[in-house]
Amino acid sequence: MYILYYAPGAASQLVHVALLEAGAPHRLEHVDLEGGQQHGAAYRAMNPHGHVPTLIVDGRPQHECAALAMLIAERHPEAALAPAPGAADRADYLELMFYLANSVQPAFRHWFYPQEAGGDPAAIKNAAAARIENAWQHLAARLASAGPWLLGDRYSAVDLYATMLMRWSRHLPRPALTFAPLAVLAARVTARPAWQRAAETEGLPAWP
Ligand SMILES: N[C@@H](CCC(=O)N[C@@H](CS)C(=O)NCC(=O)O)C(=O)O
Repeated sequence: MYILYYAPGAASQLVHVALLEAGAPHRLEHVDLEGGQQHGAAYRAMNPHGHVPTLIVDGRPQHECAALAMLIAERHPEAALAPAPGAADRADYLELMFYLANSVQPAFRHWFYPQEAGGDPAAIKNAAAARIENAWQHLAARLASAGPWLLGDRYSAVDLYATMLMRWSRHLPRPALTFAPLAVLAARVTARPAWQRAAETEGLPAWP
C-alpha cells in the first residue's frame, strides 16, 4: 500500500494518476499548502524540501514527481507506462521525462514562486513564461511530426507528465492548449479513466 501526500492539482497529480493507471493500492493524505503544512516539522521529517508529492514506498518517504512516476512505471510494468529497458523508444522516453523535469517544471516553479529565484519577480515570470512557451513549441512540433502520443504510437508517463504541466499553464500568457497538437494530446489524456478519477478525487475544476 502506497501513501501519497498530495495537494489538489499540484505536482502530486502525476503520481496520483500513475498510481491509478497502475491499479496500485494507495491511500491519499491531503497536505494543506495554503496553511503551510508542508513547512511544519511533521511534514519536513518526511520531505525536507517542504514540497508535495511525498510517496511512502515500502515504508519510506520518497520525493520528486518525475522519479516517482518512473518508479511506479518500473514497479508495475503491466500498466505499460514506460518502454522497457532496451525498447526502441526507451531513449525518447528518458529524454522527454528529463526534459520535462529539468527544463519545463523548473520554469513553472519560477512562474509560481518567482521570489525563490531572487531579482525582479515580473522579469523572472516573463522569462519563465517564455521558456514554457518554447517548450510547448518543441512538444507540439514533435506531436505534429510523430504523434498522436509523445512517444508516437504508445501512451506513456510522458503524456501524463506533459498534460499535468499543460494544465498548469492555463492562466499563463500563452496556454499550452493554444497549440493544436497539445490540445489534442490533453483531450486524449484527460479522457482516460485514471485522469478523470484523480481529478474528481482531488476536486479539480473541469479542464480542458
Ligand atoms: N521538484 C519537486 C517540486 C514539487 C513542487 O514544486 N511542489 C509544489 C506544488 S506543485 C509545492 O509543494 N509547493 C509548496 C511550497 O513550495 O511551499 C517535484 O517535482 O516533486
